[in-house]
Amino acid sequence: TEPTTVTVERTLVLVKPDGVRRGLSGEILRRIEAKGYTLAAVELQHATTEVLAQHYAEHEGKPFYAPLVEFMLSGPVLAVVAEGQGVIAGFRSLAGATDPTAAAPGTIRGDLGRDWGLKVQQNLVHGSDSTESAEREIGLWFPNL
Ligand code: RTP
Ligand code: MG
Repeated sequence: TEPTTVTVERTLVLVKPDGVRRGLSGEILRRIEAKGYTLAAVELQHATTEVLAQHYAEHEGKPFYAPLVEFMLSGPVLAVVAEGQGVIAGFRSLAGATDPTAAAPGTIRGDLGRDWGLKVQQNLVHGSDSTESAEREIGLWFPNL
């Protein structure tokens, strides 16, 4: 048999405060598992301004930055490390477009999200967008992993 090299890819998923508040954590974890990915870590956390400043460093200075941080501090988030080949792009695909109004049906944001007329898009989930972001974000939310 051929030797197989398995590089297990990991991504950071956050169920944002709107998702936790609406009781959608289980549904979102269910979709990740139903797709065939593995849950490597799951922890309910209260974000801090320090972690969020690093997590959202790329958005500092944008008009939605302050409301975004305020929203992310408005309640607990479910921090998740999911793993499997292609999971970074795969979870972004499960999540759907950033704007839940535009997100396709079949996606987390398309099926479960909507515009609530608030200052910042409350779109239920975050998913790392590259291998570099995934490593950085997993280290930030799970320093002991
Ligand atoms: P995420 O990082 O949360 O997975 O989402 P994303 O890549 O699809 O979106 P990104 O551009 O990274 O923006 C981060 C989060 O900021 C909020 N946002 N609001 N114009 C707005 O009101 C606006 N733009 C972005 C969303 O919560 C978005 O997920
Ligand atoms: Mg992003």
